[in-house]
Amino acid sequence: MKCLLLIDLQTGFCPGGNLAVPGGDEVIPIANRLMDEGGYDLVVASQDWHPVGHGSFASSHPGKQPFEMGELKGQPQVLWPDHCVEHTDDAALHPELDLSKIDYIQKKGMDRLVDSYSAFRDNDRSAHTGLADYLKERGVTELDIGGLATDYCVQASAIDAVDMLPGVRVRFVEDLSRGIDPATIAVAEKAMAAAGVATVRASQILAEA
Ligand code: VGL
Ligand code: ZN
Repeated sequence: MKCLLLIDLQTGFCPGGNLAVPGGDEVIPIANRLMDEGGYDLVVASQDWHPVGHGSFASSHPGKQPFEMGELKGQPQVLWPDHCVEHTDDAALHPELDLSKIDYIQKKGMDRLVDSYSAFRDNDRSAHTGLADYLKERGVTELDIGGLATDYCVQASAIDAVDMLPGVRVRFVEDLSRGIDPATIAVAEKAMAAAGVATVRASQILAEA
């Protein structure tokens, strides 16, 4: 049972969005191609979905600027520009993404007091989104993950997938992903490999399908 997990392919993370990832929009056609021809049985998309005044926003921390470090629940936290506020265009899945091929959408980041990079659980690992149970119930054995941003939500989701879905083969789809900063992208790629996440390219997936 093969599943494709598309991380945060939202307007807000593409050029013109509030937390634009360089080249973020370039992955949309790759996502559409993989949904169509990648041989998947199931496609899931995650959606960053924050309330106004979310604790990860620099604007919620007096005197702080976006991209500075701050604290949330006593833990170090990168403070972001306001982004992906629920029900706004910035939070919408990218308009060119073929929604008809998506079986399930997992929203995350709704708790004002904790951030949730991973599609599986909050950064403090307390609350689970339910996605791990959803994938287990459907008997997923192979999970390919890509999207935005490599160094934050893709990395966290891939590492949590290995941890929370024992026995499932987890792969990071390199060219389906873009990151915020080259330095943290390199660290993320090493951390995913160390956790047991394989790296694959879309062309290889299409050739296998
Ligand atoms: C993300 C920062 C803040 C992501 C979400 O999707 O990678 N990054 N919220
Ligand atoms: Zn966010």
